[in-house]
Amino acid sequence: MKYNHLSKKFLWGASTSAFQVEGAYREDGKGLSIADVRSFKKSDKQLDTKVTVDHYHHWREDVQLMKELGLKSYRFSISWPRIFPNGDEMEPNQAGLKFYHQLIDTLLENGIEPIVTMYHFDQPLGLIEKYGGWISRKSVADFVKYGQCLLEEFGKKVKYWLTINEQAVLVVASDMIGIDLDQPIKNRYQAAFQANYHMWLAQAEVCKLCLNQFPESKIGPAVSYITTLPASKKSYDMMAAKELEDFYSFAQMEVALRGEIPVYFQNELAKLDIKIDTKPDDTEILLSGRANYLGVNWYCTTIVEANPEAKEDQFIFQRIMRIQDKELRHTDWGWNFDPIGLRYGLRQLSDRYGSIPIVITECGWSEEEELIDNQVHDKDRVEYLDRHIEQMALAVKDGVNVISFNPWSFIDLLSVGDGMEKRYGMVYVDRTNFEEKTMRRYKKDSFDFYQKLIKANS
Ligand code: BGP
Repeated sequence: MKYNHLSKKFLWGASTSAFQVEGAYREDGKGLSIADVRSFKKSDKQLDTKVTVDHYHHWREDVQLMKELGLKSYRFSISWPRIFPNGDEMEPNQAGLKFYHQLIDTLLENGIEPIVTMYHFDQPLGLIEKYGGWISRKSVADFVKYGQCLLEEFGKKVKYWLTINEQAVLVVASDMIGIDLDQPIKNRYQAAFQANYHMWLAQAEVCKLCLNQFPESKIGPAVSYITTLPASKKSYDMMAAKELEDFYSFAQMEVALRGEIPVYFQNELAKLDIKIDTKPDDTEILLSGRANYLGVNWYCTTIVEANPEAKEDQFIFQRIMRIQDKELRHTDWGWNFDPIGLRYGLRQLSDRYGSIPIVITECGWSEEEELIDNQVHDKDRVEYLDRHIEQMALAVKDGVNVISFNPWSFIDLLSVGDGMEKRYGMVYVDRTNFEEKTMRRYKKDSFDFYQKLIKANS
């Protein structure tokens, strides 16, 4: 056994999210989400959310494949607008709850631990139309109502909760929360960082609710962690890398785990003259609603250097420049292959947060792929998984408390940026961007690789 130092209870899993796999976008009372609308805008170029890989109708078959793969955990998200179609209803949509009860029960029956994201990029459109979505403080109460509903329904069955997926991405790609990208940067960021602040409050409130009712459960964010390396050993490049990583990734973790907004983060907002509306009790809300574990979405490293033209009073994104490492392999979309970066990143997390349990909630390799003779030989994905799992296991040996690894993705799905052309799955789905084809599922080589690895290590 290669990884015999990992706990026998280590959760070997895989990951997806609702709008990327479910389809059935208006079925059984589901409302529209901002992710739906955003995808419809790109419908002429790529797949949208209407059908995707139709997991909503294929879920039993998909869980059987998970079982065959040997998964110990499955990280997926609940579609917010399936539960509250418009976001502001007082009562949840029973059909939506029923779907997830069935899914969760079936996972548990098959020995698969559900790791459930409450909100993965799909806020109900109704809330955005009603009051601007996360820009408004009203969204906090609507998320808390939704979170409380999920806890009441599923709290006895689900031990691992993720509150918000990749909040930093939502701020930068702010059209994902309904904030128009085509406006002066200051206006856009004023709205996006106010929204970010509300998400922090909402997350804290839900963590508190969860741990009061289910003290044994784990709850925290799924943070986008891009380990950021300096282009040279010069102090200015090292500072540039540190500042970007702190601002983009660590600030999110600091607020979730320590309940405090870092001063460096506030300084950056001041550079854009952003003013955040707060209330006196907010400090206490953040402090009393801290996460007790961390979900980490990790794909690759990035390399930056200081922009020699930039001035200290400019915003962080203007003070750094990204560099492509020519020695590293990249996906066609520029995401590098840097497994040691994962070990390094995990070590940084334990330096900061000690033995906090960490779940790798995403980690994966994308390819344009074709089914030939009912097979997909995804050699690069196999190598990616092999090498990243090796480095993750070394990090555990170093003392980092990683308790679960969930590659992105279990099955081919709608890529946020690139539709169906960019595949991540260990299971191939016979469909393309514009043709539904048979929707049949096929095991790729990575499926066989991961199946053997799980079998040998659990
Ligand atoms: C993360 C998201 C996922 C997923 C992944 C890959 O940011 O949490 O939802 O999509 O990135 O990104 P993309 O689909 O754009 O390739």
